Amino acid sequence: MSFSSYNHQQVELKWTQKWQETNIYKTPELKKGDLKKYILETFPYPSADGLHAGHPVGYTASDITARFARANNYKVLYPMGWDAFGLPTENFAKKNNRHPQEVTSNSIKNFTNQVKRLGASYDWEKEINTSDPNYYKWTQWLFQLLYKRGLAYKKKALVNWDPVDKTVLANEQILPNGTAERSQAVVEQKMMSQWFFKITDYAERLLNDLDTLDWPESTKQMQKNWIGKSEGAEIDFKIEDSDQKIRVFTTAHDTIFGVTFLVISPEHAFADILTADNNKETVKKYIQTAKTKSNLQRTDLNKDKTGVFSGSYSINPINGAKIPIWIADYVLTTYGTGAVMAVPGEDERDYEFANKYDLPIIYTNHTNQFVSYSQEIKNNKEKYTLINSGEFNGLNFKVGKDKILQKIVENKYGKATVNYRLRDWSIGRQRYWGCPIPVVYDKSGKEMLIPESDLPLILPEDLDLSTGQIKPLSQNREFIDSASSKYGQGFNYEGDTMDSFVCSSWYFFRYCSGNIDNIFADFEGIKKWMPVDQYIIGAEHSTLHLLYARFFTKVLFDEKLIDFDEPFLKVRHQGLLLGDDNNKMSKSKGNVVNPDDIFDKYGADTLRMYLMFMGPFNQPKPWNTDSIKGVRRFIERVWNLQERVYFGPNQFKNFEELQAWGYICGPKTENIIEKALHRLTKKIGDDIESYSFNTCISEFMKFINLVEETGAITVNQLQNFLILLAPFAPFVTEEIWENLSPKIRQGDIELGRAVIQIKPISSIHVQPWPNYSREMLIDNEVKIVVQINGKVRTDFEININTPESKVVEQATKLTEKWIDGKTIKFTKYITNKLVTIVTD
Ligand code: ANZ
Repeated sequence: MSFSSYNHQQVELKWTQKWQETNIYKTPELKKGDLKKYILETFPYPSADGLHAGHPVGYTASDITARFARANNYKVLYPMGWDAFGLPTENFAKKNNRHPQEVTSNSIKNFTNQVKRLGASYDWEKEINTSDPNYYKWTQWLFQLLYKRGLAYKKKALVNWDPVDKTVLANEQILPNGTAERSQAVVEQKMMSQWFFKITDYAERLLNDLDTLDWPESTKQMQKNWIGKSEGAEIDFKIEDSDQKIRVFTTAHDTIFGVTFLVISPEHAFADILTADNNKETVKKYIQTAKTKSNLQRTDLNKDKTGVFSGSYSINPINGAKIPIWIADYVLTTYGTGAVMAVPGEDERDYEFANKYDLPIIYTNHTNQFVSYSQEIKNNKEKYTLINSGEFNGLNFKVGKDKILQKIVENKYGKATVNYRLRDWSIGRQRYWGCPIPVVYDKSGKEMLIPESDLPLILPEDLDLSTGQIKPLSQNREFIDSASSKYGQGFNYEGDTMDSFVCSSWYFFRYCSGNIDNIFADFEGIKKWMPVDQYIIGAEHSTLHLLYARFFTKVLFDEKLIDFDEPFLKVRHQGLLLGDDNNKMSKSKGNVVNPDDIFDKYGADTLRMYLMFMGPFNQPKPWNTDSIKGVRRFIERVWNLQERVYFGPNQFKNFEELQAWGYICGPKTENIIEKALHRLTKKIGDDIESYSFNTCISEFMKFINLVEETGAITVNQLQNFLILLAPFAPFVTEEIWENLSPKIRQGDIELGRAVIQIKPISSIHVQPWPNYSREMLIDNEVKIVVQINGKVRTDFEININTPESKVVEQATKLTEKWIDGKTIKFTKYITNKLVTIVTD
């Protein structure tokens, strides 16, 4: 039989079908005392473009760890599903005059085929789809749970409005230049009545519990920044000639003597009241323009600050100084109190502003010039001394900060406070393709939850596609008004759908219970399988998705439905897959690799091994077609190992036949391979656990080189090697495994010294991980260097801990020509290293 041409297409098709038929990846029953692993990866958004070569990077890694865990006696839950609601599909459907439902189900079909070709060991019985009523019924149930706990509410709020997609956007869907990531439209601020989840109630817990998690530090840091805890003070500044006060939030109350003006945001409730009559037009215009800018444009990006003087003044409570009140858009409504005490002597933004509008500057630090508080003083408070600060002059900022706060509190000017950057989560979307919000309004407009027994509130399927429009749900009068037939005259349904982040931030619970439809999730199942032991997810999801998922978990914990309050114990990120031009893969750059092409041409095993071989798992890596060919050759060499299998003496009729076979497989050869295999077993296990997949592959390659050099491998060794390789290349290993089995059965497998352990004939993917022996890891041979009269002459290898007399004897023999008949005065031996010979 010639093995040179490995037919991956036939083999991969055959095993994809067989594994499905035999259901070998079915999630096992979990019993008390069982070792378990819940291995999760981000479930994909099934876009019409199909799978991207980047997807399989994380999937392959997860699959390797799932297979490795099974082989090591863990019961594994490893599911797959679809994050199927969302705007991109709706837009695509609109553009192509198709129904989003139809687009979604086609995309899912396509994705499923592609994912199956990759050979990942999912339990397909656990498959979920967030746009399936059977799933979103429970998204609605979760919404209602939050509502009942006071964590879901509706309020008028300024939102980021995309005028092209006609929807509200989350901050992270806006590019740094203030345009929408998807539509490229300039994002506006719009006042709208919106549904929110009160995630801010959980800010402190979401922050503190990060310390307990095995997540990349950078990810934890991003979450911390997103939550953005600031400790400071709220201080009331009286408005001159009025009883009203403006409350500011500051983290630098130690600079209060340096306040030379107040700034309120254009949306601040006082903006209008404070404005002098002759100034009303200018201010109105200014406020109008501010509305068209996103928060990002107003703060980080905006180097040229703008503002208008209101015409009113305020009094600094600490020293009675009269200061002007300005309106400027670098102060945001959504943070703190929407008003700041401006300290141009120590705050960059205020410094720029004061310079531009010629406002006074008072330095309160001893250098008597500008020093940035946030960059410098904050971190070196003891280095700076207060000046221009009345009774506090001469104190350093550390002591001064406490004393000034004490005075503020004692005199009731204000209070210590903690602020979070985290905002409540705006979850309403003015679109069609999403989960309906399970709320009705009565005649008077009063909101109420629809009864749980009426869930799911079904998204109506009928759409008029002929217009090239997909109307938002709120404009589907038939749907909205249908509430009246159910709940009474004048009732109508909520018309917003939920942000698809809501659907995708609890899916890992649903996997634990499959698709049972009478409960949110099987909480007993959840208690058994969760928390998730490993979550591989793109770094782009570091903030929101992970934060939302943690929030939901804490709510369910507080509701006493589960007994843990963090969903993901371990998170790892796969590095981005770049195109061959080192750019992010994108259609417009023409550098996208379609996995189907790779499956066809090189096979799934090759793609999997290549993706793992490219470089460290968490680093970005560019695609390289030459390297993938190299990996394909490796797969062929694995295949060809079958030609080198030594089944024992009875494989050959006589010694001549064995010799004719082309190599010697004596005890020495066997021992070299055996040792290498033990080392490989340890290394692969260690490296899988540390996500060092690329080094695994180079170890496999080294091993094959060794077998090719040495000539042969015993059937037992090959089997163990295949088990190690199976998580990486599930197809070729399964095929060879099957090829070997009948031969082992029929052959007389007595090897002289030992009887080969026959592995069961069942699939390679249910075999236990091989053991390695510690003794075999030790290198038995040491290199001894020989010196004669201080000069190194030669070296040789000998078994470790050989007695000194033998080592010296060997050394003397090998150096006869240098000793040259002279008398040896003495010899010295440094164990396992060096023999020194001194002659006359
Ligand atoms: C006076 C001051 C002096 C400030 C100084 C800083 C340095 P973090 O630390 O990020 O929480 N601030 C407060 N509310 C604001 C808003 N709505 N829009 C823009 N800026 C706002 O930032 C807190 C600081 O940001 C506060 O402390 C306030 O300026 C400003 F040398 O007060 B500070």
